[in-house]
Amino acid sequence: MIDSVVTQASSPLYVTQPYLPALEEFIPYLEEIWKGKTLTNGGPYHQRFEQALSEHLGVEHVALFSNGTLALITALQALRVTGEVITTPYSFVATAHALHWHSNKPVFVDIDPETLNLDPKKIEAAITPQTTAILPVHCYGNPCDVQAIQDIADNYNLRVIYDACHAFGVEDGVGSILRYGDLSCLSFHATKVFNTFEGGAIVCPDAKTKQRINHLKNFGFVDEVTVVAPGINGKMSEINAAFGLLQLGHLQHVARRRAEVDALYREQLRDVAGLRCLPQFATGRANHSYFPVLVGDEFALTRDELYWHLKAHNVHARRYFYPLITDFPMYRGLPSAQPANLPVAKDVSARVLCLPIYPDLLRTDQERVIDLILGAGQ
Ligand code: T4K
Repeated sequence: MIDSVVTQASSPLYVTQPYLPALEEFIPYLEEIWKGKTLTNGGPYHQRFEQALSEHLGVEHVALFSNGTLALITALQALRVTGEVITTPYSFVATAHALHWHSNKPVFVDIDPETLNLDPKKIEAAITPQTTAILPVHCYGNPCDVQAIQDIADNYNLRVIYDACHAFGVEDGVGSILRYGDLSCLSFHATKVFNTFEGGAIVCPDAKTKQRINHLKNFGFVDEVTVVAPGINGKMSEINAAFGLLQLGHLQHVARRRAEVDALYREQLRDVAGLRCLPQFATGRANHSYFPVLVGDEFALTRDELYWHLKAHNVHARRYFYPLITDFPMYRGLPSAQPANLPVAKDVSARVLCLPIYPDLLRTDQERVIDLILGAGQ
């Protein structure tokens, strides 16, 4: 009864909310598109955004996509990945679905209890003669142990494709985290740190690979009469590219606000018994894309009780990533999907809760979330 009264009194807070610049700022971009009548297929905004994005990220080559999932599938196709691919069960389901759509068999390996990324110490035991690649995820934007993964890949002659859908703008001490591996895939979905409504990209190391990716995302066409590969339609439209170009100009504000929200949660939740915030692992720049907390046994509520408690007060935190990918019917029969193979991922998946974090989150609203947690923890 009390809960429903509170629900009516307070506006809903979601785990995220897309950042949108003022609408007036987008109008000139739309006018330009209306004038030129090029709506897609590598038009002027596509070219400008691609160039500006690679400069912003500090990488050589970027190929834009209509979403992160098609970027992942195309990356697998670009590198002609066959057979088994080692990956993490602790991710959004698109990571494994990309393998499924490319007819690769996912082989799930457990995660590291600190970073929640693929545990390099457990990869070698999962390699078979059919293994051709590793598909790790920089989960929540926290960098994987890229060096250890590359060493294993070099030893066993494996490709590495990073699912970097959470890792826009993340840097180590030297530069972009996206420069590691053979390819890295980004998502610019509405829920991401950087959004183009829907969108994605592949970061690639050389012009030749980018050209192959460009062919693949446009049905394999090289010219009007030549098709060199069984490509797909993965192109980003002009409207999304124009919006991306506009969004790039707002990133400083977005990054600052996210860092502030992150810092307030850390400060206020630091001493709550049974609640663990993940440390920040980016040695250069973090992107504060998510704010996961792990609910331990000492906390007064279980993770699910806390989730429902917040929901009853109109705070819609999310259990990213629960269930594990390996709990879904299309994967759970695989030998590598058995819970005994994935004890850390199982445990974390049962404890994690991602709290609201986004640039327009008002301090009073964030304090509401914090008060609810502090109240529940007593
Ligand atoms: N790899 C990884 C590691 C990923 O996390 C993802 C996507 C991918 C690959 C695939 O990339 P894409 O093909 O999507 O580019 C969301 C997103 O749909 C998904 O993109 C994202 N990961 C995943 C982690 O989260 P849902 O089902 O949780 O989204 P939804 O619709 O429940 O949105 C969450 C909250 O965000 C809503 O409660 C309200 C708010 N919201 C959402 C949308 C869509 C808005 O305020 N406005 C909006 O337009 O999957």
